[in-house]
Amino acid sequence: MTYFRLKTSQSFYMVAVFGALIALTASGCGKRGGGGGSGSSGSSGSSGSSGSGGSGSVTGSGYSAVLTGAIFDSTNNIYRLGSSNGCDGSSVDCTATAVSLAELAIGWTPQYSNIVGYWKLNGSGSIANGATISATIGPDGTASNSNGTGMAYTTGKLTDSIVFDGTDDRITIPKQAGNSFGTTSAFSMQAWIYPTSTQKGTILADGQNGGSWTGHWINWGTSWSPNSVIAVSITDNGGNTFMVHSSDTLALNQWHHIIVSYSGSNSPSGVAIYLNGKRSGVTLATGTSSSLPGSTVNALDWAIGGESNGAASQLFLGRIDDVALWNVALTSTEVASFYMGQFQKRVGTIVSEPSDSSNTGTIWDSLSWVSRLPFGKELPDYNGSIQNETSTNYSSLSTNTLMTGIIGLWHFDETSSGTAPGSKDFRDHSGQDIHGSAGCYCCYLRSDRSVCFCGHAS
Ligand SMILES: [Ca+2]
Ligand SMILES: [Ca+2]
Repeated sequence: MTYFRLKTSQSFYMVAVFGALIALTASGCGKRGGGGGSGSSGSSGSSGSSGSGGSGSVTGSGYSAVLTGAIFDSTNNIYRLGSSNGCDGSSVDCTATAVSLAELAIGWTPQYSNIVGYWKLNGSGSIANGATISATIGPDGTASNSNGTGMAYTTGKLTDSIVFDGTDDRITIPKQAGNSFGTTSAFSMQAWIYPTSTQKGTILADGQNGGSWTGHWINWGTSWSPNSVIAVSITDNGGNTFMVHSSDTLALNQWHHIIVSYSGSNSPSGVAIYLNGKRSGVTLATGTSSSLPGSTVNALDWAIGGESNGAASQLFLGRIDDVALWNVALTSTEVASFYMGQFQKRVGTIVSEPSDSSNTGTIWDSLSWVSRLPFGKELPDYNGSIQNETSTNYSSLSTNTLMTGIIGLWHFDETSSGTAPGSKDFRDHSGQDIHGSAGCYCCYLRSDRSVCFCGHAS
């Protein structure tokens, strides 16, 4: 049911032009344009592909585009533009395969030279008490697994990760000059976490010692309201603490990208928590300070998965991967780069571009859906008078002038030639009776009620 429409309005004329572009570009055959008839701004030629998920416009600073057929793929947790398999239903190869995620590397990683610790946590097999956990940057860690069970390398977000049993597993990392921070020291950390329990547990810390506050502590927290948040605390050498936790929560049993950035402002406002590329709101924990009198902290060794010294507590239950520590505060733009560099990608011949639904970071925040007309249906035929669309058909339509000035409307619904009035090939439904004849060398009508052009002149 391809339609081409001519109106005296320049904007609607563009609809017909884009429909023709898509027809000729795709395969020479005019695919159904009902899914993409919108586009009065003429901003995107891709809107001509059909889709079953509706249509809309993406607008933002300096760009706009018309989307059609946006469908949520719950299996892969992505949005697709097009039909359910990510394509427009034409004969192209729609296969898309996952590609490896990117570990941090100098070629693409912002602030790579300011990384003071990077632990990829790659390996295989169980991890014995006292085993070395190799660092790519900074000091190696040492595994603590006194009961000899649980701690092991396993499937990761980036290659392998380490599973922590939440009982006694942690990795301790020596404190050095390069990774020692005071209350006014900027720093940032990254980790992918896969919590399997709401049990409160440390992601990375050089603080907390058997319950006594000290140093820096980044935690998978379930003791606040709401639960299942990321909590960050800094405690000075006088025992004064401020703690913030994210307003956004994280689900169990899936990977989450965490970046915590601290500006060194000696205040909770200097802490930024980014969850899956997006900065979360933060809440100052009840009973903690708004600033710290002391500039130094009684910092302990760093640790992943639990408090760093003393009796093992605040132990993480689940998997942790790709932990990095910077001596600078990462910006939101840099955080977006990390997330975009590491989130799942797919490659292949696809019409639509998949995007990770978890990517709700800054660069996607301006996405919005705007109802445009018409979509998903043929324009109404002349029936003794012009049959305008109304708000019954489209809620955003404020006037009934959609068809005003129409001088031609061809649906190309014919299934054989010579069936239009006057033994013509293509019926004009506008009421103007401008019925058309095939004038090309080999154009023909397809079984899906579209017309195929082979590109030869008649
Ligand atoms: Ca253990
Ligand atoms: Ca890894």
